[in-house]
Amino acid sequence: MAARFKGGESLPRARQGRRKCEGGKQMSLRIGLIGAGIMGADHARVFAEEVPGTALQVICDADRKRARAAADSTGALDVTDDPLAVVNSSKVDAVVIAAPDPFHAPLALACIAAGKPVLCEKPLSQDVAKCLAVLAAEEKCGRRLVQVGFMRRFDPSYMEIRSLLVRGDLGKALVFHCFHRNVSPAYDFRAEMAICNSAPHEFDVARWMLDSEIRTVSVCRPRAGGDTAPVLMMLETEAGQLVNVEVNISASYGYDVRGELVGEKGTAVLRAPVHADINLGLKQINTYPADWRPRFVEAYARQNRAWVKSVNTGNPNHGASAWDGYCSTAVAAAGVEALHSGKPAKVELTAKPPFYA
Ligand code: ISE
Repeated sequence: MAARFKGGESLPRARQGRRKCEGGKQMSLRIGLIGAGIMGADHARVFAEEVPGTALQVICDADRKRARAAADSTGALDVTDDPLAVVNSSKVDAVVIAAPDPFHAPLALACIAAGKPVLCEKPLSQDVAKCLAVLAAEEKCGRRLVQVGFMRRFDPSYMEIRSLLVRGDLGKALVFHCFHRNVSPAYDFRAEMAICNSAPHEFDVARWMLDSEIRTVSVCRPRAGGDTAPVLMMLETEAGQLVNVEVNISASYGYDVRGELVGEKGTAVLRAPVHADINLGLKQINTYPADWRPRFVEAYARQNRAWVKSVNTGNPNHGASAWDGYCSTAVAAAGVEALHSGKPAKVELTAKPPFYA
């Protein structure tokens, strides 16, 4: 059982900075993965294929058959249907949470209580109060243990555009156009889910790209579209920039995420990782993926490698903290308010604790 920290006390050597070595060689980081659905199974694949220096110690899912299938295809050592057994296992050094959204915050709290670094799939929670509870627990523990899986920060194209901004090549950022299109709803997706589950990617990547908090959200939808009609949002940042976001969960033609950053001196357009143009039957063809995993395959690999490196060294990467997870959920809450009121909603944020400076 990992030591329990009352906050503030120093963590045992093994939990601070560089992890223990054996005979001068860094020991593999033993990963406990919770959730073997679409994202969990893909994280298992990413760790098995793309992240050296890690061992999939155990895969957990309420459906043991699903956990076993993911373990068999990735060489994970064990399976269970008990998430807390994963968190508290002495054979698990770090945890990946890829369970359904409502379990993200409770399991992140359990990881903090166990002193275990955790990569938590987005959103941290769809509930602002539950995000604040994670912030309070992490601050009390005295160590930044939580990274939230906003992997677009590690996508080469988003990174390229942000470096253009940081270098000043585009001048001041003015507008960020974002389009986020899924082929069809994964499950009971309504407008609220598009805002609280899908759009947090745009909320987070816009905050990161523009280096400014989001101050207000306006929402509208085409009356022609019915229940799964696209959700259009206009975000205004504290720095006075505008971010327009289209989230369309029933685009039908393909999984398609687009973006264009408009600066004073020029623009930069997001490019999907297309590796070949197909010429066939008097046509040139580009294909769209069926979902986000192929589109962000490089982003997930880079994110997970960066997370493992941070766990091993104690040095943070540019991934999203629990504070970032809270901020994107606060924006989503304002988005749902604006959806229902038909008026712009202000994003209410608590003061940023120095712990997250
Ligand atoms: C899903 O949870 C993701 O994170 C995908 O990146 C996003 O495109 C999809 O809409 C979400 O449901």
